[in-house]
Amino acid sequence: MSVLTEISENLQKGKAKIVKQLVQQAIDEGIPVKQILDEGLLSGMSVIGEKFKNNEVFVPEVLVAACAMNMGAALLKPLMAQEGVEAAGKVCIGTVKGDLHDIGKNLVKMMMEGKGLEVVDLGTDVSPEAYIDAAQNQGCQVICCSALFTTTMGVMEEVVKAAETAGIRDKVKIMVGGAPVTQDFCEKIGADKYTPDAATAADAAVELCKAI
Ligand code: B1M
Repeated sequence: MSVLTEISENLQKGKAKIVKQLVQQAIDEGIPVKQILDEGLLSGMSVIGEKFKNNEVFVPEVLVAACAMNMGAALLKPLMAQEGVEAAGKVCIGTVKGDLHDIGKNLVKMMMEGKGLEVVDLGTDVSPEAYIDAAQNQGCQVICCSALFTTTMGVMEEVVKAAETAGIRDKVKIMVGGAPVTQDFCEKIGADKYTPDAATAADAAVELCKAI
């Protein structure tokens, strides 16, 4: 079995220490960073993402796999700049104002990082102004809003309006998600993309970054 396949398989099992050792081994063998990332770490994370989407694995498995991915990716990060591996794009993510639920938001963030995106995590209880500030001052191409309350979903519409008021609506895409959010709601408030889960959110964010 190649070291890259071993990285992918151990990541899926959440074996963080082994993944770290294998990534170091791959670096020492002279395998290009992009190949280690794509065919080792991201390949494993994609399998987990698909399984999560199909209810074959659940939140704990995703969290341990993400932890393994982060440990492996930490070794690659300094080498990426040297080898000129570009991030797939830059996004910001947060749970909207009035809402402190962050488990789903964190999963979405991890999946997005797993796809090679640079993610600015704004945390929870995020005001519309804070999302706009991240887009304007940190160069985020996509604003990602998560909400778990039927009562806080409305803040997403305020984010869309704040982007219009700031004059950046044509320069930034707005993604929405979270248990009570629907496609109809997304269209009603004029956001760009709704996705039901973390894996599809990551795929959609990569596509939106390419498009903008
Ligand atoms: Co709260 N809570 N909670 N809670 N909580 C809910 C949401 C609730 C539905 C429970 C219930 O009553 N049945 C209810 C909301 C009712 C409503 O609005 N209709 C509720 C309530 C009422 C409350 C409190 C008010 C309770 C109280 O204090 N009286 C309080 C409020 C706190 C606040 O925010 N101000 C509260 C507190 C808490 C805890 C702190 C105990 C804890 C949160 C811990 C944390 O997040 N750090 C908690 C939890 C855990 C839940 C439930 C049980 C689970 C939520 C969760 O993490 N799910 C929840 C009931 C339920 O949903 N069954 C409930 C797992 C997570 C992976 O799913 O976040 O949906 P989810 O994310 C998914 C997708 O939605 C999607 O991807 C994720 C993975 O696939 N997704 C996106 C999420 N964001 C996305 C963004 C995208 C795309 C996809 O693009 C940008």
